Amino acid sequence: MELGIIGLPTSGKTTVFNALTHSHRPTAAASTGKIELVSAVVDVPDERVDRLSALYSPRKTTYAKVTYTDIAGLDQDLGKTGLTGELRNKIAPMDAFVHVVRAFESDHVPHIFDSVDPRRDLERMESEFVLADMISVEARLDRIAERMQKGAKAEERQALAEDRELLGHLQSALGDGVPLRSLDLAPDQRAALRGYGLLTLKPTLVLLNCGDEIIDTRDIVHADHPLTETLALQGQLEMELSQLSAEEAELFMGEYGITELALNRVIQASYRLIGLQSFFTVGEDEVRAWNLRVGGTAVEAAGSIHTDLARGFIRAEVVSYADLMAGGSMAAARKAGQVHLEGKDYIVLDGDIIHVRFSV
Ligand SMILES: Nc1nc2c(ncn2[C@@H]2O[C@H](COP(=O)(O)OP(=O)(O)OP(=O)(O)O)[C@@H](O)[C@H]2O)c(=O)[nH]1
Ligand SMILES: [Mg+2]
Repeated sequence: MELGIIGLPTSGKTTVFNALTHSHRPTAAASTGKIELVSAVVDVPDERVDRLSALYSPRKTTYAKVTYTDIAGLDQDLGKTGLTGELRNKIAPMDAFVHVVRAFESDHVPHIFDSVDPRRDLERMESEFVLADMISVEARLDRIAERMQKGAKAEERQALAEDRELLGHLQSALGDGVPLRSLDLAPDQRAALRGYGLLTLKPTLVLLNCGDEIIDTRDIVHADHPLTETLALQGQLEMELSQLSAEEAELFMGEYGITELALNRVIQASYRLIGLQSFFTVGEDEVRAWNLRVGGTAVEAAGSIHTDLARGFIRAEVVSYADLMAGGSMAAARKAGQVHLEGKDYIVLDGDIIHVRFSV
């Protein structure tokens, strides 16, 4: 699962990337303008994993993971032709975006529009993506018209006509400047659109990169909908803290009265936004969190552990995290009848602890 970090030049994308991934990429007061994508994998912080690990003292503890990609050079051709083909193709496969918007003042860092105005910047970048999607949708509609003219067979015509209707609906929304993720689309419509790599359809976490003071996100983003979330953080500060040792960071935070970093919330929010939840496997060898889409089944969960487990799936033993912790041990949960045997189609819930019985 991959989240692309987007935003205008010098909004603080690399600063945020460094903070999230404990990286040391150079940041600069002026953009090079070059297209460049750099990725890093991050553990999703989860207290439940910490507690399970304390309970089992396993040899290894593994957190769920997400990948962040710092995307530089998005400003190329800003407002001219939409995103260039090369860049669009690179970002189209991302699962979601983290959109960094500058809200910090700094005399050292010039703004491309000469003033700090988060709402303007947010809309500017968004309209760039709306334009890119408009171009994709129109190209697709042209191809459909061409196929129809060339005399597609009845069955194909039916499918093409359905596509055309859906795309027409998207086209008019885009024409009104509406990002596609805020439309009410049915699951099968979303599935039909999956291959098109439409940018404004992707879940987006808007991150206001604040200076000395955290600003109220509600002043900037009004229309919150399920696939858009907004958080504020002090990017520079979080980056500097992420580069200290845990003890040093704690000391520093105490000194400045910082009680909680935004980083963990940012990672957790982006994880949720992609539609992911975690299930766990436990034992003396390893306590581990795994990604699973919300609504995923027991056999899908088995498959994310190993294809053999899905192929030879017999049953899954399932206990919720809350029940396990309440009883204090697997034996206690078993005794209390809280460990269920479930079949392939069981819908896994966030926090389920799963043991797959299988034979191959
Ligand atoms: N004062 C202040 N400066 C910041 C903050 N975040 C980033 N900066 C500075 O802003 C400049 C740009 O930051 P980057 O993280 O390089 O921005 P970017 O979005 O990656 O820029 P490009 O990759 O060039 O598009 C750097 O000089 C940072 O030190 C912040 O929260 N406060
Ligand atoms: Mg950068």
